[in-house]
Amino acid sequence: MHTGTRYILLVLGIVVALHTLLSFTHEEYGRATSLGNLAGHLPFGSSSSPISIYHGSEPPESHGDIDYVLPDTSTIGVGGYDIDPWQSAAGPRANASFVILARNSDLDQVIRSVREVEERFNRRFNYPYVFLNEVEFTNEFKQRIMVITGAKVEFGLIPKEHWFQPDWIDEKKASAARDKMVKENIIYGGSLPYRNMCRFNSGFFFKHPLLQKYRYYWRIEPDVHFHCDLPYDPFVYMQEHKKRYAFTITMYEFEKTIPTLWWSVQKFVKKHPEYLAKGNAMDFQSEDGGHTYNKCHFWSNFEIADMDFWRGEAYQAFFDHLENEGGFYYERWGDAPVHSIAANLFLSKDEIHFFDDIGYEHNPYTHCPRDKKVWKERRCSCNPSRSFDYDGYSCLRKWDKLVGYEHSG
Ligand SMILES: Nc1nc2c(ncn2[C@@H]2O[C@H](COP(=O)(O)OP(=O)(O)OP(=O)(O)O)[C@@H](O)[C@H]2O)c(=O)[nH]1
Ligand SMILES: *[C@@H]1O[C@H](CO)[C@@H](O)[C@H](O)[C@H]1NC(C)=O
Ligand SMILES: [Mg+2]
Repeated sequence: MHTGTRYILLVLGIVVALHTLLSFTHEEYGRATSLGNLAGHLPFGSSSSPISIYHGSEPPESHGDIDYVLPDTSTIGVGGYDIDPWQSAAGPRANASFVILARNSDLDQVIRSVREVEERFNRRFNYPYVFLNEVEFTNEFKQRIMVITGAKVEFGLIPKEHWFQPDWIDEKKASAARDKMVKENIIYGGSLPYRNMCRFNSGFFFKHPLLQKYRYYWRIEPDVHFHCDLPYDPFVYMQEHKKRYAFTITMYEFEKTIPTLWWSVQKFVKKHPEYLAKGNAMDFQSEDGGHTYNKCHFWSNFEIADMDFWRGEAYQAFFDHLENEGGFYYERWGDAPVHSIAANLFLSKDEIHFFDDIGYEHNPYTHCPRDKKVWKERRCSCNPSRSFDYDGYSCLRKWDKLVGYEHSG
């Protein structure tokens, strides 16, 4: 006999024996599981059963005062998730991908982020993912990512010259700067890999061969949260509304990581005034027309943007200029202020979008949609009263002022 069949017969035998034994020794058990009652548990089964159970579209019989609330059959859950009440995402598609830079050791946290992206958005839209790393991803990493999404996934190795500190950087000067920042307790102040990461995100990710075929990207980090359903396609939104950079959280940068950044920016703008966009967002980042930097920037761990902007002439010249200044290593320039300053100078403010309806969290800050109706309809899991939007450290008020949004309360 086949081992599988033998096993099934054995299990069946044990079940029958146990049932017989229990029917004899426990009267209650015998009554509840008699054949007639079992039939009552089957769909369309006998309704004479003393145990009533709700099977289908017919409401259960009224039992005196008890007011039965019928489940809405369009949203009965499977495995904790709603059966999709929306139509399938059959509209126009954008030329877009998710981009995730990660270490092999980030795997568990990356999985948590991707699960939420899938649950809230991508299980319907099926946009591809590109994972990037300066070392090869392990087979475990690849397998465990591919098992949690049905979308196309690609894993890329970052070219050395896009990642490591260039030879012309004066390492003595750079290490002295790192030591000084450690003494000053600046977060990641002593870290060289962190600097490589910031420089890569500023000037190189969009040059990776795997990303050449895409225009828009959505950046995802390990261990972030997406708090609301996203029933429409944000890439198509960007395209149709001519948006090129989008954010959810904005805040002040830590001065000590960028002491000479603004000075470098000013030098560039003087040399290349032709790159300044009409109707730009300079007033969001400067209170005095560009004389000083107020340190407001978009938090780049969330970004939906147009890589052709980074690939374009203005940003390329800007990045080359900053690279030559050496501040990615002699200071600790972040990709967030670098991207933000460029967007605010070389784009018109209408090309920058605040995705108020995307509930997003990267420790320790959360953006929760301002509109209670959106919060409810999109089943947001964030606490609106803990949204970072109007925290003292947030720059959203300045953004509101720039675009003429009236915030109530
Ligand atoms: N491959 C690779 N990815 C890195 C490295 N350092 C950081 N990253 C990735 O770069 C992104 C930003 O790094 P984080 O450590 O999240 O930096 P952060 O968001 O400023 O700070 P926290 O999230 O608060 O730690 C994440 O996607 C990381 O996985 C690295 O050395 N190698
Ligand atoms: C997608 O965008 C990239 C970058 O702009 C471009 O090179 C590529 O041809 C585009 N693909 C399609 C199908 O439009
Ligand atoms: Mg992070």
